[in-house]
Amino acid sequence: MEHTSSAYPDSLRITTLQGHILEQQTAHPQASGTFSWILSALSISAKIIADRVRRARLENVLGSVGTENVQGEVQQKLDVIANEVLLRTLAGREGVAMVASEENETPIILRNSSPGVTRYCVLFDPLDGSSNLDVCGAVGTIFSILAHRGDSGRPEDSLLQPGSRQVAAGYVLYGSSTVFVLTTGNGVDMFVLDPGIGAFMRVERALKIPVGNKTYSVNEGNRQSFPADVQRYLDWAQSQGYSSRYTGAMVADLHRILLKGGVFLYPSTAKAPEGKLRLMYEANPLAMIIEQAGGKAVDGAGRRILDIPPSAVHQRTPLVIGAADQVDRVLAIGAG
Ligand code: P6P
Repeated sequence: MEHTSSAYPDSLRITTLQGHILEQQTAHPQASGTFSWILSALSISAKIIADRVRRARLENVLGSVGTENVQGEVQQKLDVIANEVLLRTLAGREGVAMVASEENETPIILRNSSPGVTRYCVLFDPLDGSSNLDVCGAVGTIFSILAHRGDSGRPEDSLLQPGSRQVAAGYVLYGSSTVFVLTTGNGVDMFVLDPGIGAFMRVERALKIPVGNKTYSVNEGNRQSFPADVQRYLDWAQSQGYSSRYTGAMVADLHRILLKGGVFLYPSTAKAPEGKLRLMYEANPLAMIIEQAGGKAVDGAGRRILDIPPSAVHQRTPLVIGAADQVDRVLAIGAG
């Protein structure tokens, strides 16, 4: 049977991330390509970081650099390397006005706004869960893209937009394979790096989180300082035979939830009364992805993460995120 391009179901088409980005751009005839170039910078960054992660022990770049980041967390050598890769690729993209990183105390302003020129702010956690590196565990990169608002007072105020204003969000999981997951507001698509050809290949489109998976993901070591509602939920879940999965890298836990269902919790604790996870470049981008896949993401008071008005780039938030049915359970059971 002769195949024509229209006959190929997506599952048989060969589409790379680069091709997908251009497909998305053609859907916006007025697009200048600026946004596409930013996504392609994230793609090449992911390939470089994946290569460095996989060779880390061979190149003796595991372990810490002996300094702390703005969060007061010990910086791993690869945290710094991944951060540099992202800064250097994004700096070369004319459409990037500024970047904010977990590893940098203040945002880096690259270009000011110009009349009639649309530019963007890119926020990222360059290597989430990097303490897993020394033991060959999964790690990830998380990114969020906001339109740069030239009208804001201080340049960095352009960053302080609620997550609902994100124009794109995604993550890269450096696991048993290197996976790039992306949403630009029209569903969630998944790509896997083919190291043989150096391209991310599209393998899933319009992902939807399965419901009914009785699995929760939380650091039970903090249980004694969890709020009472979370304790009630954990008692209930264990009475219902729930399984527990927790990798120490939120990207890996969220990727499992995206594909299989379940719920992830990082509540407030005695050590982190505001929660540990950062709103702008962890909770917001992952919340956009999870909501686009039919899930939910709320803070410790049940507020929608994407509605939280940020007041600081590095602010933290408690987080409950995952399949809608499982997040609803946490809220209902927790309410007592
Ligand atoms: P804890 C990694 O440091 C991270 O930000 C998330 O990726 C991960 O889920 C969490 O913190 C792990 O924190 O306190 O359980 O070790």
